Amino acid sequence: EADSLAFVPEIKPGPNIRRVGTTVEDFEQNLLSNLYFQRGTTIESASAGDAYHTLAVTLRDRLVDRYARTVAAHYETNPRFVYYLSAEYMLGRQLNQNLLYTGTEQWTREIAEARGLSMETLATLDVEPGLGNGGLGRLAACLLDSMATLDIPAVGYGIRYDYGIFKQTFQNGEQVERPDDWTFYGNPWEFAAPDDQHVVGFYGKTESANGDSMAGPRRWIPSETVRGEPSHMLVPGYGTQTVNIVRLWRARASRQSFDLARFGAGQYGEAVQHIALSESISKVLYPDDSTELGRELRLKQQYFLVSCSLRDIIRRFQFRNRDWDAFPDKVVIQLNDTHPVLAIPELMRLLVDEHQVDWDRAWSITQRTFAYTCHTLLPEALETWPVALMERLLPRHMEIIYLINHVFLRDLDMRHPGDLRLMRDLSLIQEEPERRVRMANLAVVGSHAVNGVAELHSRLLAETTLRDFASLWPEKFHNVTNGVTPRRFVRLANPRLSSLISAHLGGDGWLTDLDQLAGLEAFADDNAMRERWRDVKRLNKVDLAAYAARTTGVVLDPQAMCDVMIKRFHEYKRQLLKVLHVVTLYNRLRDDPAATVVPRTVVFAGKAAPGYRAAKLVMKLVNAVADTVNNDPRVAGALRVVFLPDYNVTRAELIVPSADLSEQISLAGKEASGTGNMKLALNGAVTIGTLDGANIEIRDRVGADNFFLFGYNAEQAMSARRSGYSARSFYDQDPELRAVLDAISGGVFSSGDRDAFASVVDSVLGWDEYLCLGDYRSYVDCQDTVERAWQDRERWTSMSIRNTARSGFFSSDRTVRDYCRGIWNVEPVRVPEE
Ligand code: Z57
Repeated sequence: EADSLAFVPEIKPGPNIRRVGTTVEDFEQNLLSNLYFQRGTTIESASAGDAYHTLAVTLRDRLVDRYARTVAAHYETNPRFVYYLSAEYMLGRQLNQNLLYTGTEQWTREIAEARGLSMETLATLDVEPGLGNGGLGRLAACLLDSMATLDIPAVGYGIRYDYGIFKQTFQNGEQVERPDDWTFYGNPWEFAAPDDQHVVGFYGKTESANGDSMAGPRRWIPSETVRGEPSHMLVPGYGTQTVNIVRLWRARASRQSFDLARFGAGQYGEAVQHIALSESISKVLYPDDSTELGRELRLKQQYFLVSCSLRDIIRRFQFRNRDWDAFPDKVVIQLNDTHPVLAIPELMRLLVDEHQVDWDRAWSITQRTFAYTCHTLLPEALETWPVALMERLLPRHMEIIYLINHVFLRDLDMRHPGDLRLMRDLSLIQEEPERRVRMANLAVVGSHAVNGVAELHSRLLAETTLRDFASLWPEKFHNVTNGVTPRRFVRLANPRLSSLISAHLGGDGWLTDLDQLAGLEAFADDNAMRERWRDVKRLNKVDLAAYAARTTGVVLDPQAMCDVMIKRFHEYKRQLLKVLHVVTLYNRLRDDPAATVVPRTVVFAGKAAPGYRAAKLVMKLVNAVADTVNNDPRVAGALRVVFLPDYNVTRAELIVPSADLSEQISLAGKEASGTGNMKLALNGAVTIGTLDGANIEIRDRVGADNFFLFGYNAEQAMSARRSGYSARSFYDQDPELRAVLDAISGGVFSSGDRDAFASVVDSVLGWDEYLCLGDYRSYVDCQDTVERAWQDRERWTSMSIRNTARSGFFSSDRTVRDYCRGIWNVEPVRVPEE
């Protein structure tokens, strides 16, 4: 089978780049023409769906114009490109973003409303591609946005899953997962390129191509192949002409896979089973965040992504360059966690076996090309794959990994003769209890740069998880603190706040230079500003309340403090600690309904991995507590709890702008960075949090007076666990805590059923890895401080304004600049307007 049709998608500079019009009349003409010729219908008979689709392709046309000029500029400059490899992208809805980025929002509103179509209707027809689980996937999307905005030549590579992250509903308070068929009605934003496929091999055997050396070249004869079919979505920059792309691969069966004979014999299932098997590779996103399942199909997904992407990168390189030694000058590949780390042995294989580059030269090229971002410290998130599986699925890669390891350990032995402990710990192969390939070790050895995602995380990586590597190669280790795009998470999510900010800063320059938010500082104690700031929050809360009433039936009070905990459900994030606090408040109100308390709405949102029993039981407890609290007249008006289902980017854009209090309460040392914490602070929520991840940097910037700190720090947490942490003693010594746990285990939230949540209570009373009870008193006392602060309305508003004013650092533009300077060494390429 031909490798590909050798179709070259690059657009060369020339007179044939079309220009889109610049007036509202041009725009309306484009819409009408697309409605007719693309959608095949007329204005008289168009449905809302027709209107949506037509608008989408018309905006896409405008971006194509910029994209063509971007490609032409890149072609002429031949710059170093960033290739971002990620198994996940959480792009969020595209329509509103592309309206903003093309400056057509107002025109569209006028044209649509003149025909009786609201922008809200159009927005709800836009489907969010949920091709990720949480922080890691959303970070990838924020970095793409910022790279385009900063004119960095970049391509994101990923997998076009047929089914994204599952849709979450609740039945009897329990999470129910439904498939996310996100392209059911088509996806107007993408360009498919079925004539530009790559063939990917699996299994089979290797043989010598020239002598017997494993250092190659050798031949890999796969026994199974699938095709990778690309499609891409445009990634426009804000306030610039640059449009980059994210290229997603979809698995397709080879052409001959349909068994016509079997079909003829009436064996319909058997007739298509080969197609189904091949195409299962990109069928569904694995819904696990920060835990590893180790399924064979997952490894196939990873290799599929890597193989297709590297072929593409090499072809793009060869389009303008010849000499392999120049490869690292034109290509930097950023590995988003260990998921795409097979790219390291794959590049070695391509160079050595297919392009006749000798081993040492290939290794130098490879190391200079790759950089690796680690997103965790949790041991259960560090990927390892059984050697036996690797040998079966990717026999040539396994040989290459052995050889990389051999050379690495030989050099290590020269630097540290006889240090067997060091060899054992740093080896790419773990020996006990079964032989496995350590993907993080492979990533560190094969890259020129390794980074953590917040100061604390990078320090702990170098002191604990990757300690020996950090002593070996201190210059490889970097920190790049995460960030979020202010375009999506302030401007699009919170238009009211954005207008207020622009009015006070004299324009919207802050959107691409977020440090300008510091200019709000001057208004932090200004009464008129505080009044308007509160108005914005209140109106945002009215919107949220309307949504909550419509979707859950729970009625929220927009005057109440909006206390939000929105993130994946995971034990280390400690949603359970938040529940303990809610039950504490509930008990206090029940004991004394006249107690003066601050009215609060507690908003939870987030998904749990379908197989994660402990996290799912906490979810059920949240729903049970919400049910009990919301139906108890004694606490009405003081406490409301709502669990908004199906948390995703769209939901985040709804919840974040209404938050007053941001819950960032992971056990210190467990959350690598967090990025929701940044979105919330930028939108004027005040954080209650531990000294974990980027919380520390948020507190350093917004100031200790504008941040509610509690709990163990990372060192204390580690030593508490070492020196025999006793959850029991907290239970025995704290009557309020005892009452909370007794209420939960006594069936207060389960109609008297004492078994329903027994295992939750047992888990915190036993050897609790996440020290929930150890942090309980400190947390609850801190929440009391929060309530006192809330009662001084003016002071609270000043704190809120200062959180926004001092969070400019957390723009992903700054993150991308840090990568550019510290790791990528890339320069922007400006795309001319004409
Ligand atoms: C994921 O979303 C993150 C880490 C992982 O190892 C995996 Br797998 C998925 C998250 C971290 O938990 C967050 O703390 C961090 O902010 C985010 O990645 C982006 O770096």
